[in-house]
Amino acid sequence: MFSDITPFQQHGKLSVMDGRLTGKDGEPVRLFGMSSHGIAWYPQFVSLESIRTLRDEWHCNCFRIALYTHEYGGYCSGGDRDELKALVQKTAEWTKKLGMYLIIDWHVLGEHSPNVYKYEAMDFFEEICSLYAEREDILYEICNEPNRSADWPDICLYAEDIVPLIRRYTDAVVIVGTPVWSQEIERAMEMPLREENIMYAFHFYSTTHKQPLRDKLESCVNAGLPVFISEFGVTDAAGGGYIDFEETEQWFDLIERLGLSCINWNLSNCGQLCGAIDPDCTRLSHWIESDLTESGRLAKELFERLDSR
Ligand code: IDC
Repeated sequence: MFSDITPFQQHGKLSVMDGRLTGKDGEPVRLFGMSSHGIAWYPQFVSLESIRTLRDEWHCNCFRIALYTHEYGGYCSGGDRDELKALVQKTAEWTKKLGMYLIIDWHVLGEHSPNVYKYEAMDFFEEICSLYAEREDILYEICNEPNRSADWPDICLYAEDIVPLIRRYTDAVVIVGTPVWSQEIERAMEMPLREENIMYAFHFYSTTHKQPLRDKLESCVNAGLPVFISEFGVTDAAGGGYIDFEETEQWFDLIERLGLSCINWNLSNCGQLCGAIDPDCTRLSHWIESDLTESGRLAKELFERLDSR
C-alpha cells in the first residue's frame, strides 16, 4: 500500500539513460498506471479523488490524460478547447499535489498521421510546455498511434517540429508514437530521433497481440531502444472481445523482465470491456471490487504485483 513518500519524491526528475527510464539518482524507474478515456467524453473520471484512488488503492505512480484530436468532440474536431485545456491544467495540479507523474497524451488516432493537426499540436505544446517549464513530473506523449499510411518518416517530420519546440521550455521525457498503432518500434531503431530524453511508444492489446510482438519488443529493448508502453489493454485491439489471461500473463512476465513502464487503457465506464469501471457504477473514486469490470480488476492486480517487486 502507498507509503509516506510520493512517487515523485522517490524518483524526482526523470531522464533516459542507456535506453532506460531513469530517476534522479540514476536508478531505473518504471511508471505504471491508468490512462483516462477521451477527456471530452469521460471527464468525470478525472479528478483529484480518482487519481488519489489510483495512487493509494491501485498502487499507481503515473496517470495518463488522453486528449483525442480527431474523433467527435476532440481537440481539433469541434471540441471546446478551453474546457479541454482547463481539465488538463487541473489534472496537472492534482497529480502535483499527489506526487504522481503525469503523461499528457496528444491522442492521434482517426486522422492517421500526426501531420494532419501539426499546427494545432504546435500551439498546444507551446502553451502547455511554457506553463509547465518548471515542472519535473510531466511527460509529453506527442502522437498516440500513427496508423495506416503514416510511416516513420512522416512521424519524424512531425517530431522534428514538435520536439524542438518542447525543448525550448523543458527537457522532460517525450514519448513518440510509432507506425502501425505504435507497434513498429523497429522503425525508430533504424532511424532514431536525434534529441535527448526520447522514448518510443509501444502499444499492445493482449487478446490480439502475441509472441511475435513480444519477441520484437524484447529484441528492440535489448538492443538499447528506449521503449515506453504508454497504452496496453487486456482485451482485443478494438477494446472488447474477451480477456486472454494467459497472454496477459506472458506480456507481464516480459514487462517485468525488461523493467518497462506500462499504462492501461482505460479509466472509464465506457461500456467496452477495456473500460475499468462497470457501466452501472455511479462511484467516481474509491471503487470497490464489484464496481470494476473484469479488465479493471485485472489491471489493478497487475499494478499491485508490479509495485511489490
Ligand atoms: C477506443 C475507445 C472507444 C472509442 C475509440 C475511438 O475505447 O470507446 O470509441 O477509441 O475510435 C487504441 C487507441 C484507443 C482506443 C483503444 C481501443 O489508442 O483510443 O480506444 N485502442 O480500441 N489503440 C488500440 C486500441
